[in-house]
Amino acid sequence: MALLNILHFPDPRLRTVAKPVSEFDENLKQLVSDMFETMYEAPGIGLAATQVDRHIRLLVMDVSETRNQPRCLINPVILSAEGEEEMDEGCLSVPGFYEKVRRADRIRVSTQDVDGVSSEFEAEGIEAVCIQHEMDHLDGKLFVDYLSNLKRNRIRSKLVKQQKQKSS
Ligand code: K1U
Ligand code: ZN
Repeated sequence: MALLNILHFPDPRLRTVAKPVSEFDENLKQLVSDMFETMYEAPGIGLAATQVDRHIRLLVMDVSETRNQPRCLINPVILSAEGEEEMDEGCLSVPGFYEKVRRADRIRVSTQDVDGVSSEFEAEGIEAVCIQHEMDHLDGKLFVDYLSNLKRNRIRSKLVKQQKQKSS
C-alpha cells in the first residue's frame, strides 16, 4: 500500500483526457488499493486516477458516513441523467475551496470492476454528484471550470501563491 501524490490546480496534467482501461491485471489492483488509501487519508469522498497522475478511466469513491462502502468504477459511462441539483463541491486538487455546482440529480451508470466484469446501476444525490465530479476529472475537467472566470482566476492565484510559499 502507498499514499499517492495528489496534483493541485492549475497543474496542466489535470487537463489530460484519460484512456480506457484495457488490462485488468495486478498493477491495476495495486493502483486501486493505493487510490483508496490516498482518498481515505486525504480525506475525500472520491478520487480519480487523473488526480494522482495516472491517465486511465478509473475512479474510487465512498460517500457513506461510516466510510466503509468503497466503490471502484472502471471505464464508467453515464447512460442517462435526470433532474438538477446544486451542491457545494470541494476537490482534493483544489484544496480549501468549496463552491456550488449544478449537476444532474439522478444518473444511470455502466461500469466495470477490477476484474473487468460489467454492470449497471443508478445513483442519486451526493453519490450521483460525486460520480459526475470524478468523471469530469477523467475528461480533464475541474469543478472550477463551472465558475466565473473571475472566481476561477482568484482561486488559481491563491493556490499558485500557496504553492510558491511551500516550495521557498
Ligand atoms: O475529486 C475529489 O477531489 C474529491 C472530492 C469529491 C467531491 C466532493 C464534493 C462534491 C463532489 C465531489 C472530495 O472528496 S473533497 C472533500 C470532501 O468533500 C469530504 C471529505 C471528507 C468527508 C466529507 C467530504
Ligand atoms: Zn475533484
